[in-house]
Amino acid sequence: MKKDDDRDVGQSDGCVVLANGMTTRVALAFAAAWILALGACRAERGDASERQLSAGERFRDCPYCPAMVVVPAGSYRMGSVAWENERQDDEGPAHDVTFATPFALGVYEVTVAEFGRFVAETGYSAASSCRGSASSWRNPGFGQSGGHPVVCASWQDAKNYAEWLRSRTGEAYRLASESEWEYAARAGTTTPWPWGLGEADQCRHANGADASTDYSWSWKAGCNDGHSRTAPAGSYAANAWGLHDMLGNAFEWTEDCWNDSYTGAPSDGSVWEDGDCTKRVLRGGSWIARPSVLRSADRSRSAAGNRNYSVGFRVARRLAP
Ligand SMILES: [Ca+2]
Ligand SMILES: [Ca+2]
Repeated sequence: MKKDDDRDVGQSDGCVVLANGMTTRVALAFAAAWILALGACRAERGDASERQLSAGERFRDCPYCPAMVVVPAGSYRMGSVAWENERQDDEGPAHDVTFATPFALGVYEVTVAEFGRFVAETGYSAASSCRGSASSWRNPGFGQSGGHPVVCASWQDAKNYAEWLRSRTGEAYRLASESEWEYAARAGTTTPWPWGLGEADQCRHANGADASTDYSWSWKAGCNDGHSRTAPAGSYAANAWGLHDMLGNAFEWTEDCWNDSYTGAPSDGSVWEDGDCTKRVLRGGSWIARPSVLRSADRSRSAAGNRNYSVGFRVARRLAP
């Protein structure tokens, strides 16, 4: 683990990676060396250092790993109250969730460059179709640089990326539970939007539909954020816990199965594994979303195999106790 203030991208951290296409004997030799090297890396990083991390501190587990931030232990009220404007029935009943220990969450949505590294190393195919067309994460139908959030990634693509990070670092990368996601998005706020004032302030805090959006619909914020599609990760202000783009830019897959209400939902921050598991929960709205969909409590869902040009993800991981 490296504190994220040494941004030495490109410098090897000694965690070697197996190349594709090598012979079995060579692969086995490399695998043995890799396991030894990984052990050394983990020992060098030292899980003890995780106990010294404070809430809000950033780190990276490897040069090409996403920047992570420590989310504090604590409690919050998940969901929305009955009088919240434009709330949906699936946002209730509001209920308390408690996180006994801190966890880490990606500072940004996973970027095109980060996802591209995974694809290049593994040969993973994530390009069959997006919204039923020939577009893909490489070309979702609008311009994206390496620093933009990857979109056209399915829930399974996101899971496979997290699993690859886990294999490369030995750390417990995964997707966030839905309750972790809302806790981190609210960052201690109880207002409909983390920035409090809603539509009038949206353009400083989140990339949603706004005056720059060239779709003809009328459900836009009145301000102009200059991004009619995705924006490079981190273009908008961070929330109080140092997280960027939780609301807006790309929708984010969470681990949870879909349920139409919170009746029976876990109260300890764990993944809700019951319900309609052919669909997974999406949170945060996107560049195409109207202000009401950018509320902290708003919920969406999609079939786990779907790819859409408004949908990406970020990763979470457990911290050593
Ligand atoms: Ca926008
Ligand atoms: Ca987002």
